[in-house]
Amino acid sequence: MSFASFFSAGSAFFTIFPEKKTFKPELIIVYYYHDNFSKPGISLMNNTPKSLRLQLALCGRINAGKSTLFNLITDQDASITSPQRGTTTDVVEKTMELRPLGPAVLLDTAGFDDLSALGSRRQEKTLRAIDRADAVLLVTAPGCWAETEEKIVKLAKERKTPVIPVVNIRDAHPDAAFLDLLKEKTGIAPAEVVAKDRSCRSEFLNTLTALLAEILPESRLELPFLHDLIPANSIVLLMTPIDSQAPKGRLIMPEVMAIRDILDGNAVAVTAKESAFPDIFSKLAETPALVVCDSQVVHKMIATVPPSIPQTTFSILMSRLKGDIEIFSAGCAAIESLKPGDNVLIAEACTHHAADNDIGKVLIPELLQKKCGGKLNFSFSAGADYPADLDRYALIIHCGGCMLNRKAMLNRLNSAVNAGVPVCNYGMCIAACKGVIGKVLSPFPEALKRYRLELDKQ
Ligand SMILES: Nc1nc2c(ncn2[C@@H]2O[C@H](COP(=O)(O)OP(=O)(O)OP(=O)(O)O)[C@@H](O)[C@H]2O)c(=O)[nH]1
Ligand code: SF4
Ligand SMILES: [Mg+2]
Repeated sequence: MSFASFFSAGSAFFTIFPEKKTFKPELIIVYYYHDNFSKPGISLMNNTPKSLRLQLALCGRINAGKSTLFNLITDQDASITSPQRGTTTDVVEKTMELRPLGPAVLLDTAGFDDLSALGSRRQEKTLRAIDRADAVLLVTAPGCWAETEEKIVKLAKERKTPVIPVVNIRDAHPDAAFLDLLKEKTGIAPAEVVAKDRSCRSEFLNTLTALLAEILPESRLELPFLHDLIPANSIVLLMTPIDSQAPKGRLIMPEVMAIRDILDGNAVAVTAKESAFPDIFSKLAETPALVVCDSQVVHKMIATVPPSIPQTTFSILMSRLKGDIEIFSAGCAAIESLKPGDNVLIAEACTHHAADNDIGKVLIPELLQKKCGGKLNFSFSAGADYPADLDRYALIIHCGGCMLNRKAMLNRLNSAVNAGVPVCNYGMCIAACKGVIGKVLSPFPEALKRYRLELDKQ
């Protein structure tokens, strides 16, 4: 039997070869990948371990409103608040999805000016929170800047941790000189809020995430490629067409990234060519936790894999890693309302020599015109040449952006959102045109919900 696929596996290697099965490879190459970076919780679906989450510590003097702000950000009453001084006595943690940056942990801390008998022990706990934090949110109120705030800035600076000043109780109207002082002390323009007023949440989160995207190093903005979607010791089946567009002698970057990330999740990657895929799928001893394919063969994956198994495409995984999967999903719904004559921008983040059946220049225009039943006006942009006049387009279809960093892609998405133009990506566009978008968004329930919501609005 020809063995047209290869397996990469860590400790879970033997789960795909139970004794009762007769499927025997002709050659086994085992390479042992030792992951000594412990990731508690990795085995739970959609449960990003804390070590991989963005960590934000809320610090400040007693009664500054740290816990009230913590509850506003998390949209829960997770931390006790009261006018009594020293209400919070230990670090309170809460995990959340901080869109569009990804999974985060919020850390509420005790007032740093606590002079009670236990004050120094509480300060020690706050210090440990600052040690862990990617950024400190220094909560203060109009006119409140003294030794405590200076101390927190100094501690954060010693750790090279950025400090975002947050002026709470904005309704007390902080004067411009105070806001300037905070910017001078921290290097960052303060965010203002009335933490007690939950209607401020959305505006505050937009300001906060934009600031974080600006100041955090790229490495902290990156999400896992896929290993947060799969349990440890599970099997992930990958379908990678080896056709005329495949690079000679190697795999394309998203395929390599997927295999590496599956190993990081202590799971098993089984990679099959398109022609061998149905055969390999039927011979797997265990149901795969996830199936991923190239967008261009998505219909073959859907035809083989039952809908109960989560399945998606490399391109959709890339859109999540590099951009905001929910913005792309919402934009994807606009494909259903495209009319002949509409302006559509196809944006690619690099310049490359287009093949005869190039996905951006040929395949996607053909699919979209077939779907809307007439000619569309296409514009094309490549590399850094991303147009400023986005509002003249009915839809933007962006490539996977593998050459962009996440910040750059988020900026492109923000400018589309600000211009009121839906933006979708290649993988989702192909899936939508082939009528399988619901299936390939199945591993991302929030994105699927967003897609359906936008469809309902039409
Ligand atoms: N008017 C007004 N009151 C606020 C605001 N934010 C917080 N407060 C009130 O200020 C008091 C202290 O708020 P907390 O959130 O408990 O303050 P804290 O910084 O966590 O205090 P400690 O845990 O004791 O250090 C509470 O009575 C809150 O209701 C605000 O934006 N406006
Ligand atoms: S996905 Fe975009 S950036 Fe990556 S190779 Fe294709 S066109 Fe270039
Ligand atoms: Mg508190």
